[in-house]
Order: sequence, then structure tokens, then C-alpha cells
Amino acid sequence: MTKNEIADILSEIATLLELQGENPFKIRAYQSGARALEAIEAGELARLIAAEELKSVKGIGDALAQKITELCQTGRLEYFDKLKASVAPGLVEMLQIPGMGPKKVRALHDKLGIADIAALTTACQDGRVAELAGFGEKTQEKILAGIKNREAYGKRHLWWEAAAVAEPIVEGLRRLPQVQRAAAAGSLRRGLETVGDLDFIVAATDVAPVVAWFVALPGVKEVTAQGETKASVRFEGGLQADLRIVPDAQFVFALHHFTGSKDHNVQMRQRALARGLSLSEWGLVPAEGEGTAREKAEKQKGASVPPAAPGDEAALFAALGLHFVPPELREGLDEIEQAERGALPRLIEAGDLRGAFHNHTTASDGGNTLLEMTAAAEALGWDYLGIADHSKASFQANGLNEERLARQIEEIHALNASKRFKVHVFTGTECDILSDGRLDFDADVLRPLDYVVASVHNALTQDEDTMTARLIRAIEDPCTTMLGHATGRLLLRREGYRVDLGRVIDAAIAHGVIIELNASPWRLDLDWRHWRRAAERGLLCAINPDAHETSGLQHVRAGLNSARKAGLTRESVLNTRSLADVRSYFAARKA
Ligand code: DGT
Ligand code: CA
Ligand code: CA
Ligand code: ZN
Repeated sequence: MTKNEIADILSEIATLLELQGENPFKIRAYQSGARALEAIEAGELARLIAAEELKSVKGIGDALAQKITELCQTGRLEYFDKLKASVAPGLVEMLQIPGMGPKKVRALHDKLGIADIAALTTACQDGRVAELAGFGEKTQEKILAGIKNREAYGKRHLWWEAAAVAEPIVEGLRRLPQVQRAAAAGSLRRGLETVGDLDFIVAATDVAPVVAWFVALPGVKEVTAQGETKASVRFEGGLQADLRIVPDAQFVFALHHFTGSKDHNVQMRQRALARGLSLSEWGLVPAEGEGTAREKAEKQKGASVPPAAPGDEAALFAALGLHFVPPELREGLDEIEQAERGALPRLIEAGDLRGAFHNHTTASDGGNTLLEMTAAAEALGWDYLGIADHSKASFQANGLNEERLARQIEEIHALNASKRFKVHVFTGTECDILSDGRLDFDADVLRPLDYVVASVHNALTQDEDTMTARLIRAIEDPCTTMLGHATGRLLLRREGYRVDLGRVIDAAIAHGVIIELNASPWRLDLDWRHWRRAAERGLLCAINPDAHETSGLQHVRAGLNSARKAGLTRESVLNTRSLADVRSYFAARKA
């Protein structure tokens, strides 16, 4: 567990203790412990722990030192787990409403028995909150407004939807005569599966027309901030966007800074400092001497030290002795260390994909026919397309029974034989994993297929052991080629089912079963955070759009983001292989 993750847990403990009305000294101890941790250098924590010197750090006492050590060494803290279990999660959520601190939340809980936002909404609407000592009409109104805002605007957005808003804006910015360079930064550029807000960085010769253009964009519902060189707007639908305009010489620094992540930035800044340099959104300047980093940067017009102004981010990284770190990897994990050693993986690229395997047609719940899907794959320049319609247990999705599946196989063979398309169509199925882990079709039904995607679509609420055993049983079935959407999560809507992914991944590796990276922007499942270690241990991936119509094939782009964030190379992904290689992979699998 990293130093920053540990600091976050200490802060969370402080909040939980506050919600329980604990002694303020105890609360403060955790808060200052978190701050003390944030202040020490990245590699320093391990050394302090090894030398048993942690408690000599100002702000960290005996009890805290022991807890930090436990977290660092085991990744867990029993005290925290118990504390967390003893506080209703609804209370923690109530803290996110503007103006609600732990004291207010506690009062509402103790006096009115309110334990979540839903109950708080009703109590406000009934006027019960206003009657409480220390609250009143005004506060009650403010709380209600805060809840409404949180629903409308507090949400994160799917990367796919955010990208659809951002791309035309970047293009529009680049077309403005004053604009020299423009790019989207932030979590969008890092390819994160959800995006809080959009961040645009622009280099321009004249700022006012750019700001004016930005705040007048179609779909802007509210201009939340407007200055000389920056502006923030909120679009219908709640997505917000920040614009920052800088002189061209500062563009690269601003782009890097606002691409983030915050953790990555902190580490980059520390690295600069270790070299006597100060890195900021304004430039890379000597750390010593008169003036702030900004003043210094402005004096040398953003020129970096060493001499030349970085023309692009690669030069910025190079100035700190680093290989270029692709934005997707900038999450503050170990990318800087890898960039120093020149050990960054050669990430999979869009052009590497030559097809995909999990796609639907009108035969089950898709919106386009086999012919239309094949034509769309051909238009994308793919060499092959896999069709995997639902199986009979997914009756709600018009799943195919044995007979219809047999007819579809014939249809696909005929299509391939007709040579109407250059794209080769593979025959597959998205076969339901029944609640006990058996597959929905018998082996003799599955055998004629090129491959089988096995997925869970029902009984999602099974307990962890049952679900884990269920998935492992499906993986052990020799007919299974790949596991579909491994956790069943729907981003921003539904958590994945409870499952021990470690054991599922182990089983997949042991049985040579692929796990798909479902590229549907709502799924991105298996999550990128699991992939790196899994791929290192030999797990093979398939990036599957799970397309239900022709346009859905494009979703592989969202999957590529996640694959790149995971550090996957083309070697770990089956659908980067040639048609001949995929054919022989399937043939070998079936033999
Ligand atoms: P989001 O919008 O929540 O999906 O995530 P980001 O990463 O786009 O975050 P955002 O929009 O708040 O800020 C954009 C970047 O600006 C962020 O990734 C890093 C940088 N940044 C923002 N606040 C801080 C900060 O307090 N410290 C540092 N070092 N960098 C920051
Ligand atoms: Ca952002
Ligand atoms: Ca932002
Ligand atoms: Zn499915």
C-alpha cells in the first residue's frame, strides 16, 4: 500500500471517528498523521518503517506508527475495517452534501434517526430538519438544494460520453485563429473509465476571443467562472469543463500539469526538486533563488532548464531524465521509476487491433444483422469478426436455442464461403454460466463453434464463495474459450458481483482461458487495475466491444484506454493477432 493510500485511510479514520463523536484529540491525531505522511518523500516511508523510526516523525505517535506499519506491510488495518463496519455508509455519504460536517450529520442521526441521504431528503421536505436546534429553515433549504445539486452535477461521467463532448470542442478550439495549440487534459486524456470534469489547455496569441467562444458553446447551461485566461462552464447533463489559456512557451507545462494525475504530479515535482529544479504548470526553473516558480518561469518565458523550452511533453520528461510516460500510465503508481529505467511497456495501440470476438446481432438482442455487422467490421479495416449472440437461458435477451444456433453457424459458414467480405467471421456464442457454474449449452452443441464466451447474466446476488466457485467451474469447462465481463459491473450504476477475482484469475491462467476486457464504455470489465499483474502472470486478454449494433464496434477504443492504463502490450491481447494465428489459437484450444 502506498504512502498516499495510507494517508487517505488515516483521514477517513478521522472522519469516521468524528461521525462517532469521538474525542477531538484522537481525531486530530489521525488528521495530523495523514498530513505528516503526505509530507514525507515517496521512498522514505519504507526506510522509516524498516529502521523503526516512524514515531520520530513529527505528527506520528506510537499508536499511529504501529497502524501505519500494519497498513504498509499487510495492506489492511483491522481497526479501520471494524470502525468502517460500525458506521452506516449513508452517514459518510451525507458528508458530501455542501455545508454538512460531521457534527450536523451526527445530530441528524442522533435526534431524527437519519442514516442516509434519502431519509434526509424526506425529513427536509417534511420540515423536521428546520425544527432541530442549530438548523432552521435556511439550513434546511440549503441542504435540500445541495442534495439536488449532488444528484444533477456531483456525478462522474462515462469516459465515452465525456469524450464525445470534448472532441468537437478541441477541434473547434484548434480552428480559432488565435489558437496555437489546444488539447484536452485531465482524466479524459488519461483514459480513465469515468471523468469528473473536462480540462482544456490552450496556447493562444490573444485570450479574450477564446474565452468568449468557450463560454458561448452550444449546450452551456451555466458559466460558473470566467476570468481573463480561464473559464469554467457547465453543460446540460451536468458535465463541467475548465478552460485554461497560457502563452505558447508554457503550453507543455500546463498540459502536463493538468493531465495529472495529482499523484503523478507530486512525484514529478519531487523528482525535479531532487535535481534542484522546480516543476509547475508554469515551467521548469531553478528551485533556488529569488521569486516564486511562476515569476521565474515568466521571466524566462517558460524556457526550461536545461536550456531549450520543451516543444513537447517528451522533452519535459527528458529534462528530468525520463522516457516519455504515456498519459494513460500517469496514475502515480510506478510509472516514473519505470520511465527512469527505460522499462515502460510498449503499450498496445489502436492500429494493433485486427478484430474482436464478443458481438451481437439481431439473432439475439443486437440491433444489426450479421451482414451489417460484418460490413461494419470491414469498414473498420478488421480482418475478422466474432459473433457471440446470447444463449437460451438469456431469454430476456432473445437468446438462441440449440436449433437457432445451429442455423446461425450455417449462415456464417455460408457467408464466409461466399467471399462477399474480406473479413472472416468466427462462429461463437455468449453462453450463459448457469447459477451452478454449468454452461447453458451441452458440449456437443458448443463443439462446432470456433469459440465460447462464457458470461454470468442472472443470479447476480450470490455470495462471494458461491459466485467464485461458479465462475471457476465455468472456466474449468473445456468448452470455455474466454470469460465475458468478469464482474458484471455497470459503471456509475451497479457494482460488480461479489467474487474473489484473485482465484478466478488463477483458474483462468491455469486452464488457459482468456478473460475479456469488455470494452463497452459502461463496463470496462475486467477493470484495468487488475490487468497488469494478471497479464504478467500469463493471463491472455481479448478486448471485446460487446457490440449490440454496428456503432458499438467502435467501443474497442474505450477498451484500449483501459488496456493501456493496465500497461498491456499487444502480446497479451488475442485480437492483435493475425487471422491465421487466431484460427490456430482456436483450433489448438479445441484439440
Ligand atoms: P477528474 O476530473 O476528477 O476525473 O480528475 P482529473 O485528474 O481530471 O482532476 P482535475 O480535473 O481535478 O484536475 C486536473 C489535473 O490537474 C489533475 O489530474 C492534476 C492537476 N491538479 C489538480 N489539483 C491538483 C493539486 O492539488 N495538486 C497537484 N499536484 N495537481 C493538481
Ligand atoms: Ca478533470
Ligand atoms: Ca478540472
Ligand atoms: Zn453479456
